[in-house]
Order: sequence, then structure tokens, then C-alpha cells
Amino acid sequence: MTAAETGFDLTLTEEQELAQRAARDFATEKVLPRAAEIDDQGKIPPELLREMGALGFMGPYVPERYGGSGLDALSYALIVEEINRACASTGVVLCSHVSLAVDPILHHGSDAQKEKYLPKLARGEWIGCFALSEPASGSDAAAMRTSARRDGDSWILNGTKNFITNGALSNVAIVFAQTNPAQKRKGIAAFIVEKGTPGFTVGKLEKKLGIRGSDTAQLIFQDARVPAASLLGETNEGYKIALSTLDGGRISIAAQAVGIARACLEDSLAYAKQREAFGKKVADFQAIQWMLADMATEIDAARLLTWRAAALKDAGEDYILAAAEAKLFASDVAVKASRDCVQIFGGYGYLKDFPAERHYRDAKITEIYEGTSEIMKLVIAEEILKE
Ligand code: COS
Repeated sequence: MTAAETGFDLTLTEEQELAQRAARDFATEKVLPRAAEIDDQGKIPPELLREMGALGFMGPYVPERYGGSGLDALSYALIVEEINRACASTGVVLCSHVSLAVDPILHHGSDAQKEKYLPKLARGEWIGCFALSEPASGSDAAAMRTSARRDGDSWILNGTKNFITNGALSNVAIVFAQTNPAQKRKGIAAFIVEKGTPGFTVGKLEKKLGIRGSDTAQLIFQDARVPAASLLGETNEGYKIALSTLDGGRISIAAQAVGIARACLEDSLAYAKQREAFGKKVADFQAIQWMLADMATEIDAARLLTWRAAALKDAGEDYILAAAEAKLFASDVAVKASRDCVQIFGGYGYLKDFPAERHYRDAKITEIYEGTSEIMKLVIAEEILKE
């Protein structure tokens, strides 16, 4: 049966294939050879991010008139998979920048905000971050304590944001704050806050299990005064902006998980085909073959869920359920694949000289950030129960 007969077509367009190929070539030639060093030194060479900007990866679905590549969400997922296959630290800088900073400005920004920020962000000249979580609120985002008080033609921000990916690297942050605690969720507003705003400083940098090349910072606001024009959307829309932004972010984390899982499979295949035990290649043992077969099957399934969520986003349809399912499943696949990858490498899997232990450390975060697996199940259950 042809794709036309079934109405089910998984063929990528020429444009999507081109984006995938460009990202794969860049990731293989420029990122992969430096992935161990990035992890070890806890730093991504700035020229890598500049090159990603020049290649159009930092604003993949931003319209060309705002300096973006004018691609679709599926192309972005393809790019994310390729970069993360090489290096999850570099991958998360990309995901947070595009999904959590560029995206809310693109979808909720005024014309003036789009003109001001999108070209710099889309070209990678500026990096962005998303400041929602706080020391005492993560999954329960509405419990935030950061406050915003109107003062003449400004807003005054006070509070601390935690776990902010790209927090130190960013030139601009999307900051969520409570403007009216009595209104709870409906009192939350979003602001575009530039680095250099007096009263806005970067606090502690976290030491992490994985994705060590990306920075995870605390952001501190002490009477930070931002102009009224920094408000993103309406004063009562911040919570919905945060949740809808995270829906898109979850597609990118699903794609990141697919990329990490693919790294596990490809590295395991290469190792199993050359390592010998008991007089034959490790790949000849059924115990190893079953692990590889599970990995390959689950990666394909995770990728299909991810592509479906991205395709729904591109079609302008509701993708809350699809994004949560993709993230839940793909992150689980990545964690399992990384565990089996270490197992296939055996003792060498435990050493820093080989990539398996890095994949193992990097994979875990995909089950936590941008909504834990438990929150994904909550979202999925709510979506299927309401039908
Ligand atoms: N997009 C837009 N609006 C949404 C939405 C979404 N995905 N999900 C819910 N909303 C709206 C609802 O429609 C509702 O609006 P009204 O009050 O006008 O009816 C409002 O938001 C509250 O909805 P709901 O009561 O369902 O949400 P909760 O506050 O109970 O929160 C969870 C639900 C827990 C799922 C949500 O807070 C969440 O996703 N938390 C995880 C946050 C997270 O990912 N943190 C990590 C930070 S980034 S690393």
C-alpha cells in the first residue's frame, strides 16, 4: 500500500531532509569530537554556538523576516536529535534557547518585542533562557514567590529563580512573577528581562550529574526595575504562557532523548562488533543482540511519537497530549538505552575514556526537566479523561 492510499506518510520533505543532513554533518564533524571535553570542562566552546547560529539552528522555525530559518517544528525536532546524538550539553543549550525563550516571544510577543529580540536570538548572537522554577516551586509552578510590582512606567521584580538552563550564558531571560498573589495562577505575568538590568544578577552555578557543559544557574532579582514594555502578553497570562511554552519544550526534550538513545545504540553497535569474548564478537551473543534489538525498536517508537507531536504543532492542532506522551516515553527509552549501553561496554562502560558513562549521566535529566515523568502522566491522564 502506498502512503497516499493509507493517508499515513512518514516521508520527510526535501526541506526537512536538508535540515536533518546539515545538522548531522555539523554534529558529526564539529560537536561529537568535542563532546567528552565539553562534559569534562563544563563549558561549550562559544564558536560552536556561533556556528549553530550561522547555520540557522538557533531560530529554526522563526520566520525569515525575523532572521530565522522559516522551517517547521518537525525540522527543529530533527536538528535537536542530531545535535543531542553528538552532545546532550550542546543539545540542551539549543533546546532551552529555542523552545523556552525564542518560542514565547514568537507566540506572545508584541511586534516591537519580536523586532527587538527575535533577529538577535534567531541568529544566535544572543542566547535566551526561561526562568520559571524557584527554590520551593518546580512541578507546582503556580506556587512561585517571585513578585512583580508596578511602579509608574516600570515593574519591580524581586525573588530567586532556580535550575535555570543557560542562566549564566543568556543575554535575555523570560521571567515569570506573581503580580497579584490573591489571584494565584491568574496573577502570574511573564517578562522579558535583559542581562545588565540593575538588580538582576546570576547566583550560584549548579554542579550536576550530567549535561555538564550547559550552565544551570540561580537568577536573583533584587528590586530589578524593568520597563513596562518588557511585559510579555497580558498581566494575567503568564501561567498559560509558561504551560503552553513547556508543551513545545517537551517535544524538544523528547527529541533530545531520542538523540541520546541513538548515541547509546550507535556506540553500542560499534563496540559490540569489535570487542571479543569467548573467541567471538560480543555482537554474536544473543544476550547482547536482545539489548540492541530492544534499543532499536524503542528508539523508533520514541521518534515516531516525537514526530507526531511536532507534526500536530505544525498543523496548528492541539498537541498537549502528544507532547507529554512523547516526552514520557522517549525519556524512559533514553534512560534504559543508556543503562544497556554501559552494560554492553562492560567495565569500559564505567570509564570516562568511553562515551557510555556520559550517556548514562546525560539521559537521566530528560525524565526530570520541563515536567517530570510523573507530571507527564498527570497531563496525559487529564487529557484522556476529559474526552
Ligand atoms: N497550555 C495552556 N494553558 C494551560 C495548559 C497548557 N498546556 N494546561 C493548563 N492550562 C490552563 C488551563 O486551561 C487553566 O486555565 P483556566 O484557569 O482559564 O481554566 C489553567 O491553565 C490551570 O490549569 P490546570 O488547573 O489544569 O493546571 P494546574 O495549575 O493544576 O497545573 C500541571 C497542572 C501540574 C500539569 C502544571 O502545573 C505543570 O505542567 N507543571 C509542571 C511544570 C514544569 O514543567 N516545571 C518544570 C519547569 S521548566 S524546567
